[in-house]
Amino acid sequence: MKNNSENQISIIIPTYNESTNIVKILESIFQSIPKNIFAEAIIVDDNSPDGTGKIVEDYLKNMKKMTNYTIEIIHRKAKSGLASAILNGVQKAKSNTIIVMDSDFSHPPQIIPKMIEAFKQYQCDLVVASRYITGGNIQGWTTKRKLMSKIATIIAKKGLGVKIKDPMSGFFAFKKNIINGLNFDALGYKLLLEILVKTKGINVKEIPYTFENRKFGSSKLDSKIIIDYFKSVWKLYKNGKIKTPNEKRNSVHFLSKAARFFTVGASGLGVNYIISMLFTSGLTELWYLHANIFGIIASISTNFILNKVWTFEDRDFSRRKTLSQYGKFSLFSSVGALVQLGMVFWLVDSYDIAYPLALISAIATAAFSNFILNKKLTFKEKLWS
Ligand SMILES: Nc1nc2c(ncn2[C@@H]2O[C@H](COP(=O)(O)OP(=O)(O)O)[C@@H](O)[C@H]2O)c(=O)[nH]1
Ligand SMILES: [Mg+2]
Repeated sequence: MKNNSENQISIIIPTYNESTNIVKILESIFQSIPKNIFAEAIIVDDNSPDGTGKIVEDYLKNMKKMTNYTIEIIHRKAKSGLASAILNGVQKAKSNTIIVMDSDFSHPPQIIPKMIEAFKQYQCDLVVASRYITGGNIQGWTTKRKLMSKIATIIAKKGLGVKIKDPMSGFFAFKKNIINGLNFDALGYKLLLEILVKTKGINVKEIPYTFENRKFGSSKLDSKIIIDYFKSVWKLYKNGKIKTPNEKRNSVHFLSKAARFFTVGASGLGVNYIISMLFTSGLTELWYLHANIFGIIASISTNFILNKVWTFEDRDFSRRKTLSQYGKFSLFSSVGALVQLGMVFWLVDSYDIAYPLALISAIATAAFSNFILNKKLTFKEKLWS
């Protein structure tokens, strides 16, 4: 058989505790591969406690040699995530056409010939088996799981500007050369999303398929993977489609400064508490309201210094400038406190809103307006920077 690059594929199959599925899926894949195609299946197993790795080894020993189909297994020491397992498989792959699929029959092997066909027909670099285009579907998922997938998809599309309908698909195929030279974070599950964001000018084609929930074994999707998803979206957002590598988006600057400002604010509460307590107890035994005044002054001062140096990265400590900044900062803090008081009163008294909710809304409003005022007027920064 002619083994030119057109008719060679490498199928990457990550496994973790798939003892009930792995042999069946290998045989099903084998039956689905067109006879003119040479395929290598690469299983990437993370030392599955249920013995998936050993089952594959035994299967390989007894398997009769086939001319157009080989199987290999990579044993990794411990569970290290789906995306990184796929990348390990890709590193080992001998073909330029890579197909990535799960081992639990959620991704029907019958779609593989359609993927191979799509490469030829549409001259594309990436083929995504899609649940969310016409003809695609999901079977067997709970409403909650469907909703989670939809939300994750919307975040990817709106937040990262990804154009395709199913960027969260785990079933896809690509030409290996499109990821040459790219560095992957490979956090969690979603390698496809990272490929979509990090590659430039590639030709993508979606083809429909029906995702079927697994019949055997259990899903490895857990809260850590959901958190990893948010982390990876944030990383991709920060470093994704920007003009030069060192340039960050304004929104990233703005949000990270707001986060620092609020962190400093929270630390101020601690300072306020400690100083107020110190002055009423052992140290001076002041009247508690007087002690609280010291607490307030101390926390405004530490907040000011931390925000100047850390939040707004202003290292100019010339006396005039610092004093004038300190004056404005204290003024805004006091106004903020009044705004907060007024708002709590207004929400509780006029709208009958529960006190805790009113308090949280008032603190958030005061903190945010304080941030804006100080950014613009005290530290003289552009608002959106
Ligand atoms: N090697 C490896 N495979 C994994 C890991 N996590 C999940 N998988 C495999 O990735 C595929 C998808 O995982 P699954 O639990 O079915 O997730 P779900 O389909 O989103 O519920 C399955 O073939 C799993 O065995 C991992 O950490 N390492
Ligand atoms: Mg699954």
